Amino acid sequence: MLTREDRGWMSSTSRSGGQPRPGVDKGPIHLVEAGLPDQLRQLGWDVTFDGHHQFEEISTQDDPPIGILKNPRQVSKVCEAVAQTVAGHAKKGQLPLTLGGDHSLAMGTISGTLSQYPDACVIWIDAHADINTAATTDTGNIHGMPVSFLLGLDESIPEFSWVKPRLTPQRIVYIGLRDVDAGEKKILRENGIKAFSMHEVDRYGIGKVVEMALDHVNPKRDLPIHLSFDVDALDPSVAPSTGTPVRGGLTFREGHYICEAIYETGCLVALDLMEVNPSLSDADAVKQTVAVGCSLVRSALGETLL
Ligand code: 4U7
Ligand code: MN
Ligand code: MN
Ligand code: MN
Repeated sequence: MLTREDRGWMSSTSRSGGQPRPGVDKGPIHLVEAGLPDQLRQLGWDVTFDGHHQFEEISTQDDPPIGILKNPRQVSKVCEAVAQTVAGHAKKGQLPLTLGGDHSLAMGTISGTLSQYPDACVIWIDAHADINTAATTDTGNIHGMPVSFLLGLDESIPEFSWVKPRLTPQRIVYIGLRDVDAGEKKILRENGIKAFSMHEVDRYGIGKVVEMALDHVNPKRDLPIHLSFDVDALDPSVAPSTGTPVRGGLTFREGHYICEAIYETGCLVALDLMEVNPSLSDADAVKQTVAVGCSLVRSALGETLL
């Protein structure tokens, strides 16, 4: 097992092309300015912050929709660069933390993780399943599609052919779902993908749900884990500043419990915190959401209550 000291790394990626609302690219700046790098250093991590990645904008004129998919070339290009960066850090034994930005970025982060840890499993915390294909998406927003690309369910778009289908349906599990499109439900069913919706969280409690989720993707607790956390998994009363809020979400403690329990496995190799959008609400709501984002990351990286 690697020690803490040689595993710290942090990348923050600003991009918003995977969804229509401006401002989600400013999420990382707020999280960093709130002091997240130093908070992680205090937990014993050697944090190298490699700055806010900025990407050359492809003008909308040069990036017309493919079908109804919006900004496809821009999203693809950014994710490909993120995949390489994450892979490079993982290769050095560092734990890449990627702050988003919209959740289409997970196409990049998880591709990067799987290139170095082919047997890694993915724990996806979200109100949404993000598993639409070009054929099923109603919105054309690519942040609702990354999982289908990672699984190789949609090979119809040449722009995304760099995404190797390295993820298998048994190696991903969801927690927190409550807004899943009809086409996505069909995909989940047909591929036998395990998901714990808010219904299961209510029924079993979060402790049992996390245990069942880990039993499914990581029964012996010996596989590397990539945790991809969309803040909209939390209830909007807890994390209001996000682009696609859905009521009835995880409480503050349920969100943190997930992070703590995954840290306790000792298997975490990569972490995403996505969809913080500081421009969608008043200053207090932004402050609250950013503070929650920072504390979720600290929990996933070893902060304990006692
Ligand atoms: B997020 C949606 F239609 N399913 O595809 C879609 F409801 O990364 C939402 O989880 C996607 O925030 C939400 O656009 C993507 C919609
Ligand atoms: Mn998401
Ligand atoms: Mn979501
Ligand atoms: Mn969202």
